[in-house]
Amino acid sequence: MKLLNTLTFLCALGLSQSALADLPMISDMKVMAHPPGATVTAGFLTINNISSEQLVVTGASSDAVARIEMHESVIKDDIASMTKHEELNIAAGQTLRLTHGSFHLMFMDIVNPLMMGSTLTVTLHTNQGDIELSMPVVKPGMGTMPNMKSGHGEINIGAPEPSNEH
Ligand SMILES: [Cu+2]
Repeated sequence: MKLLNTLTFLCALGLSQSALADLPMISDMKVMAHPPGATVTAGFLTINNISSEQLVVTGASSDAVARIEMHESVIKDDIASMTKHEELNIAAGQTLRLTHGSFHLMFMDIVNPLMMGSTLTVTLHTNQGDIELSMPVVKPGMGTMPNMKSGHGEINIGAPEPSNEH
């Protein structure tokens, strides 16, 4: 009987909490410091959907960066490229790791350099509400961005070559 009471209690608790929507737990946040002159860099974090409902991350924004996209690094036929996602879906109770060589936030059109050791305030937009993040800007470690040259280069993202054709 005691177990049953406990279960009943937990169920009741679960029901009452669903109205408040448990915001996802965010950890392992970091933004890669970028070389001088570069206007793009990547950011990583782990999103744990502790709610009982599907979490949909619909984007991110920051006052310090013109544009933040959600990318996924993919390697097909030995060629690294990035796919842009409009949404990241995380099932109830699941965790999505945004990490090197996989999903990441792409900070684009950086106006003021993101200084190593500083903190970038980013707002993560989700179907469960906005989440304010304080992401530390860190030095990219050796070999931590294997796809940087081919996947994150400005070649893909920067302005196209000047052309006379219109
Ligand atoms: Cu990217």
